[in-house]
Amino acid sequence: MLVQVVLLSPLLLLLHAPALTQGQYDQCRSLVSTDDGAVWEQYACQPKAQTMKDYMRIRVEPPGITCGNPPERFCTLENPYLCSDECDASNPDLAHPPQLMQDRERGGLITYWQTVTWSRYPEPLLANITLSWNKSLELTDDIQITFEYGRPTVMVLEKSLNYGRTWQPYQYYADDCMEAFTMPPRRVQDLMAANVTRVICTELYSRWVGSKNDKVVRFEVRPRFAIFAGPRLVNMDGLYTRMESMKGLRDFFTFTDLRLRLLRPALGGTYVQRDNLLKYFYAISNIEVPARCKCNLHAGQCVFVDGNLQCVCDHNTTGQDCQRCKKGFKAKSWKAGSYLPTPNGSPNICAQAGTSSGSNCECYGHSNRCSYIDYLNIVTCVSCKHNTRGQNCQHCRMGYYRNASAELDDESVCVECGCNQMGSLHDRCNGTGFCQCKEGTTGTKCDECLPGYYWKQGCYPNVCDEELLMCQNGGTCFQNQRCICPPDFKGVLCQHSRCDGGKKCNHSGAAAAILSLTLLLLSPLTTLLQAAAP
Ligand SMILES: *[C@@H]1O[C@H](CO)[C@@H](O)[C@H](O)[C@H]1NC(C)=O
Ligand SMILES: *[C@@H]1O[C@H](CO)[C@@H](O)[C@H](O)[C@H]1NC(C)=O
Ligand SMILES: *[C@@H]1O[C@H](CO)[C@@H](O)[C@H](O)[C@H]1NC(C)=O
Ligand SMILES: *[C@@H]1O[C@H](CO)[C@@H](O)[C@H](O)[C@H]1NC(C)=O
Ligand SMILES: *[C@@H]1O[C@H](CO)[C@@H](O)[C@H](O)[C@H]1NC(C)=O
Ligand SMILES: *[C@@H]1O[C@H](CO)[C@@H](O)[C@H](O)[C@H]1NC(C)=O
Ligand SMILES: *[C@@H]1O[C@H](CO)[C@@H](O)[C@H](O)[C@H]1NC(C)=O
Ligand SMILES: [Ca+2]
Repeated sequence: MLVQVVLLSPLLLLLHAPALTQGQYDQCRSLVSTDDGAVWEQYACQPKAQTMKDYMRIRVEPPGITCGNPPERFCTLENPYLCSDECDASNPDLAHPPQLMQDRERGGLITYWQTVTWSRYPEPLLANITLSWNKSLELTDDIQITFEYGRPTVMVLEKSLNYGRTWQPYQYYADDCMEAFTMPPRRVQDLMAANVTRVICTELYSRWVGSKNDKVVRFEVRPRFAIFAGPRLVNMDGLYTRMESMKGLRDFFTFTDLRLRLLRPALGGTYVQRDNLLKYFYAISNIEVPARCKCNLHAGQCVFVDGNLQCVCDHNTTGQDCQRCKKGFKAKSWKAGSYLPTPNGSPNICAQAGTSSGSNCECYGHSNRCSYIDYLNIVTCVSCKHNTRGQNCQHCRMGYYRNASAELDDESVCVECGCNQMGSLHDRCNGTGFCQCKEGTTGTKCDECLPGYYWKQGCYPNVCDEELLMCQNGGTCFQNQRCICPPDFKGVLCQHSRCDGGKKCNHSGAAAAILSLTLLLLSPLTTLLQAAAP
């Protein structure tokens, strides 16, 4: 098909503008005219970078860490003996609640969250700030945290990729990395392509520099990008190419939550002055998180709906991160869009079921490949995933059964039978998940026994029980498996007397059995009774 690019050309000009916040990959498709008329041409696309502080939910810990309840006086490191400032949660002018870390300051008035002072020294002054978005985001520029009244001497930035279920360190900050974390101090400038995703400890933002100037603590994204895109980020293609090829690079800049663990406040000197603890506390006026929604290169926009960020998915994808194909578009399994080949990338769109590559081979999203089998003259799906099999991946593999309430293109449409190895004839099950059981065995997975059977690595018929197979002559039934006979009797049900066959017998009859049990219990009497026996 000959494509005559009409609307594309101005777009291409745009794409070459070196900008972090917009430009490349900002459009999912455009109408181009061809010999067959206007058609949509699809491209890999991603939303613009935004200042994500507007959408973050902030939680501070422990409870009571925010100052002002009860009201408290504090001083500053610059004016340590003028402790006239006050924090009072009940007075809006003197309160310092967490939302002042994300507000838009107006008229030059700096607003900040502030903690209680370190009056409980030497107990450490610890605070956690958790920032959550309920959305996967990708950093596009440096995270900047602005501390009023001095930057902490020790802190850790952590991130979560799974909505706060698990956390990992992102960067360590200390005035002495070796002492605080037994890590050698590093600078991002020392990182190279091979170790760009290394978690480092930096001393750059924790030293007291004596004044109000250096207030900002950074998590450096730009210098890391610059390793691939050049110092002024002119060669973003270089970065995007690496994002595709270098394992873990994209994930390194991806997160759903961030956490600041503040471990020791600014000291304004080498030592903590015990006689003036009111000058030690944390105060943060702003947290800047420049990022874009992660939409797997399937959305050009990300919108804030019902309190949550949401990709506006294109390419027939859906989900919060466009991480699935839409219903009816699962002819191939889902794939993220790709930055390559630059500048437009590959959209990897989800294809309508039944129309993929003209061969009419539906694989219900369980396979990406079809193959023509010459001697059968059929097209068949290759390497069906998700425990499926068949020409269209429409059946379940041996040992799995079809979940009737799931769609055929559901990833978990095939459920494992889980037949008990001891109790079942084989590991296959029928359409509702019932395994085929050996004699005496029952249950969906053949892991229970029918009445009259006992379980011992499979079901076996009872040897004895309380109704039909009773142990005789005073024998007792042990777990349906055997009779425990009194000394004078033997046999499966203790039905045979040991006196048979000419041996001399100590006792006889049923009474003897009871007697012999008694004898066992009353051993001192044994000799006496034996003497009395005929
Ligand atoms: C901060 O979070 C960490 C887990 O990341 C936890 O172990 C610690 O107890 C928390 N600290 C406070 C003060 O809540
Ligand atoms: C998180 O986002 C998902 C998808 O948008 C939504 O269903 C869920 O309710 C959100 N959770 C919260 C706590 O807002
Ligand atoms: C990264 O690699 C470079 C070159 O191999 C090395 O000089 C530097 O120390 C490494 N940085 C870290 C933090 O390991
Ligand atoms: C879905 O894909 C079809 C082609 O497979 C395309 O014509 C249609 O515009 C797509 N829809 C969306 C919403 O992207
Ligand atoms: C079958 O699929 C339905 C719908 O997806 C799901 O709710 C149910 O848990 C599945 N059953 C099994 C046994 O996996
Ligand atoms: C599977 O076996 C169970 C138990 O024998 C039976 O009740 C059920 O109807 C069978 N299901 C199918 C689809 O054959
Ligand atoms: C008779 O009793 C004696 C002593 O208790 C024992 O050693 C012997 O085995 C018993 N004989 C039989 C046949 O049970
Ligand atoms: Ca503020």
